[in-house]
Amino acid sequence: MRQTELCFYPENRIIDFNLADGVGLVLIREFYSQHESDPLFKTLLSSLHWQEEDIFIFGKWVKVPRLMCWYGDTDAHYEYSGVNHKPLPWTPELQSIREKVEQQCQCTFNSVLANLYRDGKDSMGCHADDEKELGINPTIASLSLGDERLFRIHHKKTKQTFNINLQHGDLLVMGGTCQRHWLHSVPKTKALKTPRINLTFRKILAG
Ligand SMILES: O=C(O)CCC(=O)C(=O)O
Ligand SMILES: [Mn+2]
Repeated sequence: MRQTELCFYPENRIIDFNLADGVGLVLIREFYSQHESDPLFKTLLSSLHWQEEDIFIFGKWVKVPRLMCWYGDTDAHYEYSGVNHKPLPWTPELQSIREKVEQQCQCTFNSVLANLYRDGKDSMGCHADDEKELGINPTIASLSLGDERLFRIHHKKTKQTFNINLQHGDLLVMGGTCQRHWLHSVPKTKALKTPRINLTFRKILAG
């Protein structure tokens, strides 16, 4: 039976979801304060090299419903939308966010996938970040800036579902066996939405 729960813990800044099999899903509300998030959002929106990607599915090319770009150390190549992407060099803002995120997570990241959801029609389909270049049990740190969006995770076997409301400045850290047992998505919404940027910091292992 499908079970949906809405996670809403307004009084806690750091929320450890203690999920079945998915040890290590932690949300840090206001990892960046609103005061810090506003200029960061503006700068990233105007300075990152946002690209529209095409993906071949069910026998035809379709547009990925969001803009994307990939930054990182020179050897951190990553395949998404069926294409091998060479990283763009770190910008000063991405480098500074990376350092703060690394300090929080107590691990290192060599790359970041940036997603821009232009409005409620932009979305991210259900997936796990379980590519072999991320290794076993990767830690992925995901920073949200801009309009809030619903982030849904569901267990691959039990189908248990959680909806997490990701807000301006929040950091969601997916670690442990999260990618092995849980899928996640950012569904489309009919609600009026302004742009949202999401940065997912990753460590690509040498291939
Ligand atoms: O936008 C988000 O919050 C999720 C992004 C994501 O899952 C990804 O880039 O793999
Ligand atoms: Mn993902």
